[in-house]
Amino acid sequence: MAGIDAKELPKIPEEDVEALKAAVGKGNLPEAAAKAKEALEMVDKITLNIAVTGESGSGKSSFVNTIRGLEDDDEGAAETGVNETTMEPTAYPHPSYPNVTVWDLPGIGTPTFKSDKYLEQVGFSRYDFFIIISCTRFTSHDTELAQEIQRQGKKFYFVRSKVDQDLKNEKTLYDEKGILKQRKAATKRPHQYSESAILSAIRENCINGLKAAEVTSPRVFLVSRGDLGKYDYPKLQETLVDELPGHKRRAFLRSLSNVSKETLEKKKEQLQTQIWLKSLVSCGVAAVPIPGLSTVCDIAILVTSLKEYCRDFGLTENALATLARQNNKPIAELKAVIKSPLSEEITKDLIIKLLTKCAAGAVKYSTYLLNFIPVVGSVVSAAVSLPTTYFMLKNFLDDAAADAVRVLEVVMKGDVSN
Ligand SMILES: Nc1nc2c(ncn2[C@@H]2O[C@H](COP(=O)(O)OP(=O)(O)O)[C@@H](O)[C@H]2O)c(=O)[nH]1
Ligand SMILES: [Mg+2]
Repeated sequence: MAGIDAKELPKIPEEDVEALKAAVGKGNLPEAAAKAKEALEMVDKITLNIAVTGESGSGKSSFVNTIRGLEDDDEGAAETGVNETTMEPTAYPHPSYPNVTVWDLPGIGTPTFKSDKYLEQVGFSRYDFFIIISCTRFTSHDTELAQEIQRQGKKFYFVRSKVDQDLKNEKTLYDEKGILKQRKAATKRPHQYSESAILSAIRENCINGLKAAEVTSPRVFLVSRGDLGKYDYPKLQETLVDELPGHKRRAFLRSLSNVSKETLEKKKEQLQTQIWLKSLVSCGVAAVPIPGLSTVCDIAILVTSLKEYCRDFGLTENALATLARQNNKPIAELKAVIKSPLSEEITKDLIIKLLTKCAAGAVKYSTYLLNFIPVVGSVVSAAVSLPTTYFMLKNFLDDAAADAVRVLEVVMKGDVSN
């Protein structure tokens, strides 16, 4: 690293170096690029199957749509508010990430229901984890099922749905100033209306019920179908991501709705770890010289990569239109805070422009790169092309993530109840 000014150059994170070295191995550049391509494609092949279960009417189908980022009346959404009559689970692949499938399970709690039989009937082995939903206290059906899932060695999470309704109901007991109307109810309720106190009471109530049914260390997440950025939905997303094994985590993380800054940050971190691999692929077999630059790379791959970043961060015309509609805002208000190009604006010409901006810095970087990945030197052009594409991808990813945070801020600001 001698002669390199550390201030000018971002350090390559340790795990990226490892990933890059592993991809390169002792092979030559085309081989290394092929390996990197394989490693990246692995992520798309990983499947994740999420089971959503609970009693009939608890909000299962609505929650299935939630995870898939759909409104109930969108095309392909699970039908809600209908009575379930079959014992057949229904598969709903995520519309943008079809390797993630959410399964709408039949309602538990029918007279013939037996938790062990139920799991067998719905194909227990298929699922990575279970979401057990209830819109009231969890019943013995829910807890028996949880215990059976635990016995069979899988994870489950309790979701308490429709908390918006609870809050609304409680509110009727208070006057416009938020003061409790009836003294009679005062024993259990605070004098002053408090959303957080109501939510805590619901959570505590659920947890105590589960403990009484001998569920060990139960966790309950409060959600409302219409307010994913609020209550415990962001925390649920985080928990699920954290508790999945590494390769599944990657697949799941990409599919998450962008409802919190934490989720956005995690997505960004995750995507960052793949930038070196992507750069390597772009410098591989299909690389061609870019006129006017010393860069030799596969522009089509870069177009795809940037479009993927946009998709992951909701920076497409479609995603923004949906978000605007859901939040009752003009789309222009969301677009006003976006500084980088949307998916639809990503063309080969744009990539060349972006590469040109990164080329000067990258030349300095090539010496450093050659020190630890000598194989890159086997194709002289790659020593410059690799860092050029790396910086281009990295800058774009950083900008897209920052845009997504700003869009989220606009959406959250508009929610007066926040
Ligand atoms: N207010 C409110 N209603 C909900 C929520 N989740 C579901 N519902 C409604 O509850 C009813 C039953 O939901 P559904 O998803 O069909 O339940 P399932 O029978 O368990 O699949 C439907 O009318 C939903 O619109 C929520 O978070 N808040
Ligand atoms: Mg249903």
